[in-house]
Amino acid sequence: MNDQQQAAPEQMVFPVPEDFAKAAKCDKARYEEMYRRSVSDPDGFWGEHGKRLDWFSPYKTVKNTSFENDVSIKWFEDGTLNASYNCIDRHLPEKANDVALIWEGDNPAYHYSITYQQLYIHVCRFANVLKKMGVKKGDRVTLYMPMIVETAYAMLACARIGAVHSIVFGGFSAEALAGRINDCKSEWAITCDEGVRAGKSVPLKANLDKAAEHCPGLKGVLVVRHTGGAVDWVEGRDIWYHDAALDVSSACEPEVMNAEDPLFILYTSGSTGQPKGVLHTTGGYLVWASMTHEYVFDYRPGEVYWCAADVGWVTGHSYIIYGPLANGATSLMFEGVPTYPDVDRFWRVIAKHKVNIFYTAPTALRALMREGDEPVERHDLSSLRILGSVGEPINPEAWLWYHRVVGKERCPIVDTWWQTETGGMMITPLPGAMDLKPGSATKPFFGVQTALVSSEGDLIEGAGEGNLVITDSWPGQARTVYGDHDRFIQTYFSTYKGLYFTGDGCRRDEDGYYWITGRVDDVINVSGHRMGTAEVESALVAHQLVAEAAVVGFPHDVKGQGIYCYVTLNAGLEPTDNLAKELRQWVRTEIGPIATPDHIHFTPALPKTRSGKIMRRILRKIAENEFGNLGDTSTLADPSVVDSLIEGRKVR
Ligand code: 6R9
Repeated sequence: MNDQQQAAPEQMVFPVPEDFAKAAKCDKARYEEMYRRSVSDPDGFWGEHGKRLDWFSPYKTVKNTSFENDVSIKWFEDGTLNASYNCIDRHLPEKANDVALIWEGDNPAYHYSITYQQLYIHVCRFANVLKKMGVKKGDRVTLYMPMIVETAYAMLACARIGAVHSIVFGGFSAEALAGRINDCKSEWAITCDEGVRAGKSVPLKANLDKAAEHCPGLKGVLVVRHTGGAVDWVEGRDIWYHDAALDVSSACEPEVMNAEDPLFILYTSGSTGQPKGVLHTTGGYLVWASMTHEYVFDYRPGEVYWCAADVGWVTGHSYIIYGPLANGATSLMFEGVPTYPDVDRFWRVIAKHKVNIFYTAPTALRALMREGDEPVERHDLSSLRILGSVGEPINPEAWLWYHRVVGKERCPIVDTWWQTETGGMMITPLPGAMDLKPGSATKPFFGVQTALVSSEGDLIEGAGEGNLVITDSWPGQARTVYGDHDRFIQTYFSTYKGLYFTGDGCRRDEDGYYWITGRVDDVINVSGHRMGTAEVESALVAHQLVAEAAVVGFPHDVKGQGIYCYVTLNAGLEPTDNLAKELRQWVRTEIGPIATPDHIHFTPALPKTRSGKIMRRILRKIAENEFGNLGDTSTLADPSVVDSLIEGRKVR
């Protein structure tokens, strides 16, 4: 590894550790062979792997999909099953006393474990409460819940009775919640009195009450008691879960669902307009979530697995609940945040529960990296075997820190590229099969037919850069936008006819490795040179004083577009003109003179959505001096960041 440490991070290669290749679910040869078969004979391949689930009646037809004209996607269409049965009941003969969920509270003193047997009882009771309220198969149920086990029970209870859950992240406002309740015509909602994050309570029930004023269709609200905080009560609409559960049975027969019956709706925002209700169905989604979870994390029975996302995002759906539980795994649910009560919280939790597999986002890693190595080194992380990353491109600096400081150079990092619309991981290392390159999501998972196209729609062969498309369907794919199939076709299948357009730019290198360069709207053109803003960001954060950076283009008289860099320094550092000069020089030497930043704008924080994504739309407008027309800022974690950025821009 010494040789490598001389190389630029992007040129480094971290070979599969030898012991890994031997013990792993899938080595290089097996990956190649399985991948080839998955694309040359999808019916045969998925016909076989669909059997990883328990079906009430088996499917005869495997794949029936078209990306042309009306776009129709069906997998396993004549099979029947139940997702909750697959996540619980089928494990009971062998795993009744194995732990299904470990719950770690925001307050580090609170934690407990739920076995598969207990999960069965809780979910059946929850399902019976929903039935008693009047919830029926096909009804949409909006969940506005924090990271507590009852959220898992509620999701699985919906799946058990055939209701379609739509989770709205607990950090969304009452307005955003109302819009989502109305869009899917949800008559039912589930919430709790309050959530807790970093020691502060989040008024979930109160927000839902406010939202409900704009939701005339809402008939019943089921309320879970969590903190015991005071709540207002609407007689005839609100029901305490603990009251309703007093006299229900602990058994509930799972509803027989068709593979193509809806499992859930999840709202996601595009570059413009209203959020889209992305719809996932039962069979294909569950095959995809469980198979990717098993292969990508090389999951072994008995291991403790922790995905630190929130169930309000797709990562939480697929990799806290459906994937791991379908595999009979032990999944840790964390209520809190990485920096409470101290910046070592993640590492403390890993040591406390002897976590073997840890999955988080680059934004969290960069924030923690900023605190230095010491908080990590306080804890015994020897249980860790695999590390994962998701949500945005991971810059090589953060990758290397994760690998060296957290994984002690022992743990492969799986950088998993995927989207709400894909249901699960799409381009990702399999830890026993792929040599790793920091910053590359490596190669496609089984059945994923990736291609790069130019903006004119021409296919790019071999090494090159373009827009990332998927040329054929995979089982985990979203089937439609709820209530608006035309929008589904328009958004994903009209840019390039007959191809699924991801919205991401991507480079493929000589080894066939994929490097996601970010959303294509983040690509800038400086003096005729195409440049990923992520490249400049990556260079900036490679500087030892920089914690985080976001780069956007802005109109430039001579160059077409100039490079505008928002930079957050490490804790405790003061920005100076000299440092700005130094950073400009730094980027010149890291990438080249064409990438020289035009503006360095120091800021204590960047505008981020509650899922941690930087809102570049806002940064672009501010860089363009367009303060009046910033668009919707309601989904920002801290909207006040915007005002201070505008102030900072005005003095320039
Ligand atoms: C799972 C999730 C999807 C967008 C996607 C891409 C970015 C996600 C990434 C990544 C580079 C990765 N993205 N994972 N970019 N490397 N490993 O995040 O879904 O919230 O729908 O976002 O996130 O730009 O298009 P979602």
